[in-house]
Amino acid sequence: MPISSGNTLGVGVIGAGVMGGYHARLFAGRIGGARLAAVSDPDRARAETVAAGARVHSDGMALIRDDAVAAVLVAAPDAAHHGLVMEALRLGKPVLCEKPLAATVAECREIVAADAGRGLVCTGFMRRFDETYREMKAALDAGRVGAPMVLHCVHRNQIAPGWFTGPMIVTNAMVHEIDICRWLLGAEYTAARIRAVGDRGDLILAELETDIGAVVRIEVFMNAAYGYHVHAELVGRAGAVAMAEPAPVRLRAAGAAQAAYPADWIGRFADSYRAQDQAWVAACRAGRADPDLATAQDGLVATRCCAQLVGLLEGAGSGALALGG
Ligand code: ISE
Repeated sequence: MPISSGNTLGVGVIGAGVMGGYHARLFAGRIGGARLAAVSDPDRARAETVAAGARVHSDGMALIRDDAVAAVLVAAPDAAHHGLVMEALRLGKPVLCEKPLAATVAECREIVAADAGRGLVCTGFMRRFDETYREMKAALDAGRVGAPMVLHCVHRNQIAPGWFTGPMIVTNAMVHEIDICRWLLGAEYTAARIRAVGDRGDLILAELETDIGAVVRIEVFMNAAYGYHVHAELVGRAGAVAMAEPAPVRLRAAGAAQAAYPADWIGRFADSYRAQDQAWVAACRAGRADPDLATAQDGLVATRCCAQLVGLLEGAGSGALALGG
C-alpha cells in the first residue's frame, strides 16, 4: 500500500501499557514518515496519557476501523492478538503485532492464511534490529567464526512482570531466543530438551538441535534480581563472537569497577524497537517487504516451537520438534 512521499503514515497503537505506551511515544515524534493517529486501551485514561493529541478509543476494533488509521500496531495482551490482527487484515491495513503473533498455533495459522502472501503482517521480534545481534550475524555470515557449533543464550529479567503466568516464560520470554537464534543461524529446529530449575518455574533451561548441526542452548530466568540481562555467544570451528556487557559505561571508583544493568527490556532494547518501528513504517509507505522484519510465518514458526517446548516441559522433557508447514 504505497503512501505518497508527501504524506505521513497514520499509525494506530492498540494497548497503552508498557509496550504500547513506548510505541505510542515513538510514533508521536521519533519515527520519520509517521504520525500517531490513535491510541486505544480499555482504560481510556491510560490511553489519554500517551495519546499526545491523537484520537483515543477504548476498543481496539474501533481503532482499526478509524479512517485516520492507515497502519496498526498491536500491543494488547497476547490473547487479543488474533482477533485484532484478523480485523486489520479484513480491512487490508498493515499490522505490526508484538510477539507472540497469537496465543495458539491454530490462531497463527489463521493469520498466515488470511495474510495470504500479501505481507501485511509483521511480528514484533525487534531483536533482529539490535546492533549486537546484527554484528554477530555479520561475523558468522562473513565466515569469521567458521561453521557454527553452539549458540549460548542467557535471558534474565530482574523480576517477573506481575501479569506473567507459568508457560509465558516460554511463550512470551524464551520466544525471543527462539526467533533470534533461528534468524542468526539461518536454521530450523529439529529436536529439543527442556527443564525447569528449582521449584518456582522461573528458571528454564532448553537445548535445541538444528538442521545445520549447531546446538542452541537457552537459559531464561525471570527473577534474576540483579537486573535485566540478555547475553549471547556463538562458538564456531574457527572462532567465537559474543555480546559485550550491555552497560554504556563502566564506573571505576573506590577500588572497584561497576557496570549498571537496565531494569527491563526497554532499557536494553530501546534502539531496537525504534529501528524496527522505523523499518516497518518505511516498508508500509513504500508498499514493499523489509527482509529484516519478521513475518506472520516467522510468528507461526516461533509459536509452534514454543507450544511444543511447553508440551515437553510439562511432559517428557525432550523430543523431536515438528515445525515444518
Ligand atoms: C517481555 O514480555 C518481553 O517481551 C521482553 O522482550 C522479554 O525480554 C521479557 O522477558 C518479557 O517478559
